[in-house]
Amino acid sequence: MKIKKYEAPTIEEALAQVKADLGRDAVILNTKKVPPKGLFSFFKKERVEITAALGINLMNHNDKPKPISKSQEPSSTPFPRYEEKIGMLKSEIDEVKSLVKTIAHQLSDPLLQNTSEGLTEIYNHLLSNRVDEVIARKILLSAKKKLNKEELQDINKIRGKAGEEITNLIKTSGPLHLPKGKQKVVALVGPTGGGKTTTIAKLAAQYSLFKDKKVALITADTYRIAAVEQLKTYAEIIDAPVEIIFTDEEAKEALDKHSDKDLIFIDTAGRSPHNEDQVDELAKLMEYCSPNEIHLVLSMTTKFSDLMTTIDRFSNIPVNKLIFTKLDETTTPGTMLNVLAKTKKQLSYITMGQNVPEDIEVAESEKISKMIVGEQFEPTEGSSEETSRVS
Ligand SMILES: Nc1nc2c(ncn2[C@@H]2O[C@H](COP(=O)(O)OP(=O)(O)O)[C@@H](O)[C@H]2O)c(=O)[nH]1
Ligand SMILES: [Mg+2]
Repeated sequence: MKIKKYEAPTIEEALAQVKADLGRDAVILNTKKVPPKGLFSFFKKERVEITAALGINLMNHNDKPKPISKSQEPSSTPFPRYEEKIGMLKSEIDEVKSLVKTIAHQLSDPLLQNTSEGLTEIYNHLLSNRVDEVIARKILLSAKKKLNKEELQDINKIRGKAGEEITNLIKTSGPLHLPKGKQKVVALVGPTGGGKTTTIAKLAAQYSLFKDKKVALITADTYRIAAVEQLKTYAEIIDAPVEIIFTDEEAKEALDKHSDKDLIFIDTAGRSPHNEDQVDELAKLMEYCSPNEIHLVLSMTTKFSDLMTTIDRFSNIPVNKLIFTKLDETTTPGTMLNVLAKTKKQLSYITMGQNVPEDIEVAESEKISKMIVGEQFEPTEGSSEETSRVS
């Protein structure tokens, strides 16, 4: 029996040595990597050591260790540990490859280059509030450009600057403008349950009770008895007339009847954005009444993708402004920014509860920005903290 060790830079070379020395009947007892030794070992490569034997039967059963044969070289049964190691090495290489890819991507990404922890934190905060990734990057890249190195280490400075960027992206229209002696007809459209009727009740109450305007209500939502009753109840409280209309002609008549009013609100039936006929019918009614303003009412509890479908479906109605409702119930305020950025429409009002008439405010960019960027946002330049209720 002969046992010997063979060392070489690669397993193939070590095996070649075994074969040359012990022949094809040699049995591999062990293979291992040998770390470089001696001076300058840091620069040397690992070597492979094979321990091989000739004339040995290690098994106590019938399975004799198989001699080295051509078909088994270098990776079949006598070398299971070698195969295993190769597999491990392969997956390690794959990991390193993907790491290198990520690092390369980060190095070429202007947002992440020399980035500060604060910048990353605000970025993640925006994403968790469902701000669209592209919009979030745009905001932070712009904020980054305007901050110096020192400021980039201060999370509040970053938050403040990002808040300003968001404020600039949010376009608002201010409240309903009622020029003296001129009537204004305002229609609210949108999907069912979005808050149209409640919002009309809030606005009608605010304008009639606190701004002393003569208000009338028209409802085209005759599909549900409850909807008519709902508006009638609100109208009784503020002592405003309600007209229920079934046809486009009746709408015209109702408008004529109340030509003496300062403000007329048209409440419409909740249209399913998935039903094109319903939306077309609504478009016809709007054309017929030609209101001065059409506000699309969108609940902020709705997913962004569903809101975009709605906006798309309502695109043949000449919507001037948006109203966002149910801000009290949303956990994703970033949706507001996404919708405004995509539609490029102005936001008129926001509502934040079911109470009539108080849970409504004229939309303010800064306030919405603050909801999106986080509580501690303190704008750096001339801004007011005042909330502007409708009254
Ligand atoms: N939490 C919350 N609920 C609201 C808000 N606005 C409306 N709602 C509720 O949403 C539901 C549907 O409102 P409604 O005005 O009937 O919607 P419409 O079908 O669009 O006319 C009602 O229960 C309202 O009380 C809001 O700002 N916050
Ligand atoms: Mg309604």
